[in-house]
Amino acid sequence: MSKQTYDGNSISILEGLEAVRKRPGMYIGSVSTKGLNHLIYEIVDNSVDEYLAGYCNEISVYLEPDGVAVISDNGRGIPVEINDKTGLPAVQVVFTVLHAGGKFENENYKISGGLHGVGASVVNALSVWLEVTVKRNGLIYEQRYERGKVVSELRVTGKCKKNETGTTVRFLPDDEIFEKTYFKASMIRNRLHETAYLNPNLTIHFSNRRPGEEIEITYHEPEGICAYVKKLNEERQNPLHDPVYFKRQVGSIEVEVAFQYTEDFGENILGFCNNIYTAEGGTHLTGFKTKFTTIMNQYAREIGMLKEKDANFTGTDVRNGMTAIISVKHPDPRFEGQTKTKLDNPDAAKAVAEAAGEEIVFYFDKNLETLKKVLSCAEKSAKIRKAEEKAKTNMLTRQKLSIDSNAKLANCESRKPEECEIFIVEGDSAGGSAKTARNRRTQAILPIRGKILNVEKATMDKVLANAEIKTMINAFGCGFSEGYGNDFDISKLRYHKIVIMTDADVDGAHIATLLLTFFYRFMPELITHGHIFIAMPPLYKAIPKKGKEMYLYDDAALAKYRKTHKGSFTLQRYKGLGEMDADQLWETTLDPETRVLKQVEIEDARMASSVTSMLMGSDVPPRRQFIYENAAEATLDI
Ligand code: 0RA
Repeated sequence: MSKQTYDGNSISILEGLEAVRKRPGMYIGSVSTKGLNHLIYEIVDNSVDEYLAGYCNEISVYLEPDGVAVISDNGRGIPVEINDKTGLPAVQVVFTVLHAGGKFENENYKISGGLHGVGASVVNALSVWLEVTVKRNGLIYEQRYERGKVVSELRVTGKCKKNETGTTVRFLPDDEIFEKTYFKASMIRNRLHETAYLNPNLTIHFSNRRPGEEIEITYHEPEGICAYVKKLNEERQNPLHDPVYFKRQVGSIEVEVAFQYTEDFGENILGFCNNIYTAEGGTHLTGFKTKFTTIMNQYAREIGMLKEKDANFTGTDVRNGMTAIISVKHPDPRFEGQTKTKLDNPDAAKAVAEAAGEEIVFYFDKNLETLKKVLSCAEKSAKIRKAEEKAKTNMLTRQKLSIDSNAKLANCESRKPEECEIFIVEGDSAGGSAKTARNRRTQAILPIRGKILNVEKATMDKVLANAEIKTMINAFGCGFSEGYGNDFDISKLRYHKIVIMTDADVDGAHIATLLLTFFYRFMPELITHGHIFIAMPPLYKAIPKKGKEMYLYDDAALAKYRKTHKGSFTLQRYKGLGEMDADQLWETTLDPETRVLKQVEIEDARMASSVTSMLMGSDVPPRRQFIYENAAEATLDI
């Protein structure tokens, strides 16, 4: 054992990492697959910092067959020299001392840490073992830790060329901490690709070496966020111009923006701070939007599109058709909001507004054709808006009249939103059984027929005219947010659980997706505040000769049952919700004691847009696969 263990410093070090093991959720968000993947992002982010400092251009991430993750870079190598304060090699400090908020070394403007930028020591604390290899000074150094504790002093294990430098971290996540220790490759790949878009001179190699999943892939996006915008627009109709791009330093804040209009209706604007996707937006986006609205209205008047008597275009008008990435680098980011993904620094709004104000004018003054195309998108939006403002007033009065005479909704008795649940059920027959089976006091049933409108493609008037959508807006009670009026008010939500209940087949998958798209586009807070769930009815029921009957929710559960259950049993297969009688429906999908619900969560922009784009196409994967790809971890909702 190392002699440092006995001094006061080391004792507090151990206590620090113990705290991480006791309450891992505090440091990495959760112990689900999302938290597990986060371990990799933490280590990758350190390497990206080395890239941002100008010393690294390649990062590799490997998933090994034995569950180990390997992350290596060609940076300067984490310093191995003795750190004055602790008397320990700096690399050991990096892996064994908990750095508050990950702001270690802030003095030399280290851009690090966003949502959980907690650093390498947290990864170390949550691993069965971790090994770090540093190439530096022509030597190869190695150290190993187990569950955060030093098991061998840092030692030189070999030689390398003087100019060969870098850091490699290998670790095995701890199955005592995580629910599952199987990294989710698709999520990691999305994140790495996004990192490549945001860091154009960086090359990221990914290699999945796990049996059955083998793949090697390199992410390198020299066109950066311009390429990202183009990629996002591949799913949209006809881009109207080449992306507009600028990058500018304003004080200590770097602002980088790319946008491109298409003929599609609506907007898609993604914000990032220090490479972290800000799902809830924030000051960088408001700074951009405010400035952009002002500029475009000035132009519209200059070219005579808006006359003196005309009202200004709204922000929504001028962003109609826009796909944009707003990326800022901030030395001291603050995040707020439900999921701590909303940038809160007022100076970010100022910096983006200042940069956008000058750069956008500079661009449009020289590109009048593009300016005109963009303004005609605004004009189109304004026209529809005016027509729809009328239609909406009419609709809302009609809806107010029909609110209680809506035959399809079987409402619950309680008026306490915290305990109320609404089940959106595919098909009248399942809807009928659900109405019989439910707990009438707290559970409302809304049967929907066929497919609701594809809101991604439809215009607002069609969306609002759709019967199922009207009924939902009505039932939830909190309005809707995109487009005209920003009426959404989550405090008025009547049901704190909104449960999508569709069949486990292709049609069911499609309907679930359309519903999610609708929520994502028009009521995104329902998702970010955790109100949307997907019911997971079982696929099978095993009825053994002796012992208890058991519902099995997927084929993996069936395989496990076959392995562990001794003796014969009959297997009942459920095809659809409509085939279950009321009792079965209660037991399997409605009863809070026994049902399985998945909470829907928008992992990041890519996930969200793949929910909508992948499933909108003709190639609709089975619902279960979709749920596993896009919903959060399964939670027994008890
Ligand atoms: C601080 C100083 C120096 C390198 C690093 C940090 C560093 C950290 C990580 C984490 C992953 N990969 C990394 N690569 C480098 C270098 C100081 C010097 O050489 O003078």
